[in-house]
Amino acid sequence: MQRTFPTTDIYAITDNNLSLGRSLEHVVSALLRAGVRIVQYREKDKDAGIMLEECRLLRRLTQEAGACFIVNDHVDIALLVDADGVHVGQEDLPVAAVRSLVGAERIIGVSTHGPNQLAQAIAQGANYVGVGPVFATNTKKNVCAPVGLDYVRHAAKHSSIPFVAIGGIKEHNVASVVAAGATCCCLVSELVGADTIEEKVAHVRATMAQADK
Ligand code: 3NM
Repeated sequence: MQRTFPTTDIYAITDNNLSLGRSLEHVVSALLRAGVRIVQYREKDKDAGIMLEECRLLRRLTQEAGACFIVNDHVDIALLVDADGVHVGQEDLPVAAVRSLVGAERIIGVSTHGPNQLAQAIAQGANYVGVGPVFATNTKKNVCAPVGLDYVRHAAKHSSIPFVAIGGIKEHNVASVVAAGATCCCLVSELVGADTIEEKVAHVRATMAQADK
């Protein structure tokens, strides 16, 4: 079955450390209830067995909601739980190698931090790219300095595949990211760390819809 990257405005990523002590099930259920259509599992400091169980849970929740489910880094876990795709960074396996493992029908996303990496990801057959970090972020360790809205503008003009703007995006600055040409934005700490996740998603979505395009 061919999996497709959904046409949607908000891309959510999990982060247990920023979730105010709430369970993964609580956070992801709230995101899905709020209408988020793509969820990535990204937990850096957990045992593989725990990650597998958590991904099984998220696969079930996303399937019930009709949402797309992506696993960060771990191709093996993505396959074991029948995720829709996998997301890799610049230091992970190259896209061609990931493709040979996951097959033609699954989604591969790649983090990119500049125009050269964008062109390379597209040439290698990525299905979507992350574009960032747009603003400063503490959520991803060892990420490069912010690339700013210029790189978002570049991606909006030149990317032949869907792109997701990411990094330091909040309700208060998301309009500028949309104005730079992003149609899909990823907010990590802003969503999983919100007091009321559903309300935060609704506010971000409304802000994006009203932004100058
Ligand atoms: N990837 P927040 S920035 C997971 O630039 C991730 O590739 C990035 O978290 C990239 O919304 C990032 O809390 C973290 O700033 C974004």
